[in-house]
Amino acid sequence: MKQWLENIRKGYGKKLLSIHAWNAWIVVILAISGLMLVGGFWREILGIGRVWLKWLHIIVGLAMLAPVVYYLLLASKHWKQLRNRPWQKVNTIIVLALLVGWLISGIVLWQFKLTGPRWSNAALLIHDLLTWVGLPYIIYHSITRTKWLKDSSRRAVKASSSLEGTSHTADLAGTSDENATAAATALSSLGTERASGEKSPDQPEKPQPVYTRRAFIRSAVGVVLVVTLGPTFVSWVGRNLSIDNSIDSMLENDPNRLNPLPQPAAASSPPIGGGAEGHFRVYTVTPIPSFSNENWSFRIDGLVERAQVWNWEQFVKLARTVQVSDFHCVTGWSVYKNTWEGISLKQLLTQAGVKPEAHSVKFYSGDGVYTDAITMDQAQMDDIMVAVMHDGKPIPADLGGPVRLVIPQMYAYKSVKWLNRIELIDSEHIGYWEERGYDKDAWLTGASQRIPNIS
Ligand code: HEM
Ligand SMILES: Nc1nc2c(c(=O)[nH]1)N[C@H]1C(S)=C(S)[C@@H](COP(=O)(O)O)O[C@H]1N2
Ligand SMILES: [Mo]
Repeated sequence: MKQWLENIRKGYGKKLLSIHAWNAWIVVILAISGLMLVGGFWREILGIGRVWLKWLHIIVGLAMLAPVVYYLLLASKHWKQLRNRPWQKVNTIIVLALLVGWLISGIVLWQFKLTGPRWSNAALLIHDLLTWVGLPYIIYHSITRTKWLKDSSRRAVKASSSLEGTSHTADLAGTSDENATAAATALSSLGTERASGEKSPDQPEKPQPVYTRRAFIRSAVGVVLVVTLGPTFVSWVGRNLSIDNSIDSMLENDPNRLNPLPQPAAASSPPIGGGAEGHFRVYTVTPIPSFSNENWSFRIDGLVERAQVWNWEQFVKLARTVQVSDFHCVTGWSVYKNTWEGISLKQLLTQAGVKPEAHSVKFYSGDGVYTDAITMDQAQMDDIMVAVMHDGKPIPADLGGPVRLVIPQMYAYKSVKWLNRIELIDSEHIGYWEERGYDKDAWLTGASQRIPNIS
């Protein structure tokens, strides 16, 4: 064991630097793929690519375990090297905490089915917080430490010296203890904040203007980061503290024009659930469609005795019920205690008269692209709803209005937005996201009944 550790620690300066480089690339890939995973924008463009991107993110994420563990094996030695550099110690701890935090929350997000929505919610909050705070921190450090900054400042001082510019690489190739120390110095100057005046013993005094220029670039980098990432961060904080009223503002700008507006039942207004807790992320794989009385209709057809088409005026007159339920997305967010008002699916099916050959209920979105399906048996659940209102108000177009499906016991990719057609079919149907790799079994961990998918 001791021998093994010693072997690992041999040539430690060089190893530290290579861990640093590997880890930097891993973080770059994770940051880019992670930021593409948040964006609703990329959902529309990527399609199946989003599922691959998620796998890339998870695999590279898990690979990050290697440099972290490797570093920890070398840490005690590095720590001694940092004896007199408190800021570098602080920086090392911050970066390690970020990496470990991303790893743990990422693994919980990856295993959302095992952990269930409560854990996913917490993990997503942490994962996002680390991203919004940690990423700017890391970007700031890497930009203000890039080689071109160092090289150009060196050039300004000592253009003729050929030795000087290569000192880093030369040191790092060495394996002797002396070289390791030099490498550690180089490493720490790579990864940490350090007064510009402080330098390795082999570097000559630098003239004043160079410092000013470097300080300027650093502040500029800081300002650019604040300006570009600041607004997103602020709105993220706002959402999580629920100090935004985004559904109200969605309704104010709602492109749907459907008259008359549905009138809420007593149980919806005020909502018996007390008002939804949490924040919907607007997900769509198409541009958001909008409807008016002229182009909206709702139909039920296929293997039914009485196929039917409603226009809006007829549809708002159908008897509605009210339910309170939670809404969970596989990417980790939930909205609790939604008071939905709408038409029970079971009721609609009974009215239409299901033919015995019917095997599945297929749902179509008015976006023309998104579909999903459940089996006839699953469709007997009482809480599946063709929803028309949320918390006593019409559903805004962003959230699938005028009419969306709600299947509370399954993950929300089953809850088709802009629902306008229900077809009964004699076989199974693979939905939009299932076709692109999502699990055909969408049951929530805590679902009260888990009626199997295929008979
Ligand atoms: C530099 C480190 C990392 C960064 C910057 C990062 C960033 C992100 C971001 C921005 C998201 C989107 C979250 C959202 O929708 O709000 C995300 C999602 C996710 N990350 Fe990471 N991440 C990192 C490391 C990891 C690691 C180590 C894992 C571990 C396996 C991981 C696993 C996941 C998973 C499973 C998701 C959910 C994907 C989905 O269902 O959409 N991440 N990450
Ligand atoms: N038509 C349509 N319905 C959809 C989706 C979609 O992209 N298009 N996304 C699904 C997914 S993955 C989720 S989590 C929920 C999101 O609902 P929201 O956008 O109202 O928050 O809608 C589901 N229904
Ligand atoms: Mo979702």
